[in-house]
Amino acid sequence: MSKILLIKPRFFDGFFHTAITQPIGLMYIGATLKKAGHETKIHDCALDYKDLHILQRTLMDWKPDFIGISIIVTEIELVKKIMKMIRDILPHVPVTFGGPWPSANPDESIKTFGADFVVLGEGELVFPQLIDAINNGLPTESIPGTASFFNGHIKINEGRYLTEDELNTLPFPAWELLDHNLYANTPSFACAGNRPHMTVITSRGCPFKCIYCHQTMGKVFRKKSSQSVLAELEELRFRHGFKEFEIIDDCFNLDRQRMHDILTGIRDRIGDIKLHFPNALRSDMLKPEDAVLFKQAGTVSVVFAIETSSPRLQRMIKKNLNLDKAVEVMTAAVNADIYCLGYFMMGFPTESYEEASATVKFAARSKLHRAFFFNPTPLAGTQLAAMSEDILKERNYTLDPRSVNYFTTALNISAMTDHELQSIFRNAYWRFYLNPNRIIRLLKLFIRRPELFSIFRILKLFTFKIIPRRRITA
Ligand code: B12
Ligand code: SF4
Repeated sequence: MSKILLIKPRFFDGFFHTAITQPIGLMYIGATLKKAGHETKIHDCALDYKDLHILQRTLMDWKPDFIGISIIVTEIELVKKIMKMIRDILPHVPVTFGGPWPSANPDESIKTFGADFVVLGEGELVFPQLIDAINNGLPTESIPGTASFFNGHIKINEGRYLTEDELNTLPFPAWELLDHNLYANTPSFACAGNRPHMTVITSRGCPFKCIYCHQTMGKVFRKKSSQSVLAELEELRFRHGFKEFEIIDDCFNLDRQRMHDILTGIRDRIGDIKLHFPNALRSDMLKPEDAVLFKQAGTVSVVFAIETSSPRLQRMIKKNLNLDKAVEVMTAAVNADIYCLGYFMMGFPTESYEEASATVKFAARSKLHRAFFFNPTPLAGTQLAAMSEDILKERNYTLDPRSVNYFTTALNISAMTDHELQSIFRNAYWRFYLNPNRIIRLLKLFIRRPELFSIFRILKLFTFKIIPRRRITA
């Protein structure tokens, strides 16, 4: 048996921060490590990112035999600090990087950041296998889904994705490895809701090909059966007392029959729970009548990712959303009394001011309660990055991971001038919220369902969105 410390290296600087969700990936890995007989701890740096004192104590007192770090692009700066601390305190403990960023950048993880191993893609089965091999002195360089330094170069073995059978037979996430009360005070992914809540993922992979997306879970959609999802929700509801859930699948509604079975199962077998879908439902694959079933299953809020109202850009970004259907479904969801947020993106390569304005107009005219407008970021490894290469060079842009967040317009890769791009973002929220129909609807909703409007969310909207905090960096 080994002692394994799993680290989530993110920062949290108060209520105005973006969401802090429970690290469900690490809870899944914790479960398979536990099943393999290891003792595991999860440390979420959101709790002590300023001086990492809790992490430092854990490293010194608990002395793990292995360390795993889960990383997305914005977290990489903090990883440097964490790696220094680990190497100072436990210089010989093998450190494995996993998650979207290392999966897309295995070379850099090892060369620049000093990881001993990288696990590419899903880690539930690979990480225990890697630890087993190290503990037994077996070769590690050919384990599928890993990268490591071998014979003077970095050897990268293809990511290893779980089959649907494997997904269905995974143990439930090791919920007990986190103190969920701590997440009661952090902003959540969903745009509404009460705490404490639990994050749930019911499928992996997404078959769509949006050019700005990091498809770390692969292109093959794999789903947990409706029975398995319902069993997990029952366990969380009746054994652990959770009543509120954020379902973070990339495309929960890809399989309509399964979606229907899960929602009716919740309605008939579990009842009395609240659901949020903050990571977007594919709106043109829903039917207006589905809204009622979502509502009956306890759905409080949903996100619809529309991105752009331009059919030309829909094709270019390979989202290919049927906008008429999307409008129909969003309207039905609002009419079913579900709190609806829309995601929009403006500033794609070749996008004109007129096209971006049309997207703002589309959002403002919709029945959505809320909207977020984002500027696309050409993250390494995406098709968008390849497409923007020339513009990035020409404009001498370098992507600072710290500038990649929801609230800044860090780069301009569009056909708009910087001034046009900034002004379109500055005006988008005013145009959206100063629509008299929306104001009246939101006021009525506020009186009827005040629980949807957290004071922090309203303050956040004003500080970050209505009063824009935008910059173009070159
Ligand atoms: C929840 C979520 C968030 C949350 C929480 C983010 C956080 N800091 O933890 C919020 C809403 C805040 C968020 C924000 C952003 N996000 Co986000 N988000 C997600 C989402 C929807 C789910 C993540 C998740 O829990 N997945 C489920 C679990 C099971 O998967 P997992 O965590 O990846 O873990 C598995 C593997 O990666 C691997 N693994 C992971 N860690 C480790 C560690 C070890 C040691 C091992 C062995 C294996 C391993 O094994 C796990 C089990 O299979 C993903 C999309 C997705 N489908 O994953 C995007 C995603 C992670 N987000 C992404 C991005 C770009 C962002 C933003 C930068 C967007 C923006 N422009 O603002 C911001 C950053 C904000 C910030 N300040 O950090 C990208 C990351 C790309 C990259 N290269 O890093 C993703 C992949 C979306 C995408 N498809 O492009 N996000
Ligand atoms: S639908 Fe979402 S997860 Fe799928 S490719 Fe597009 S952005 Fe990525």
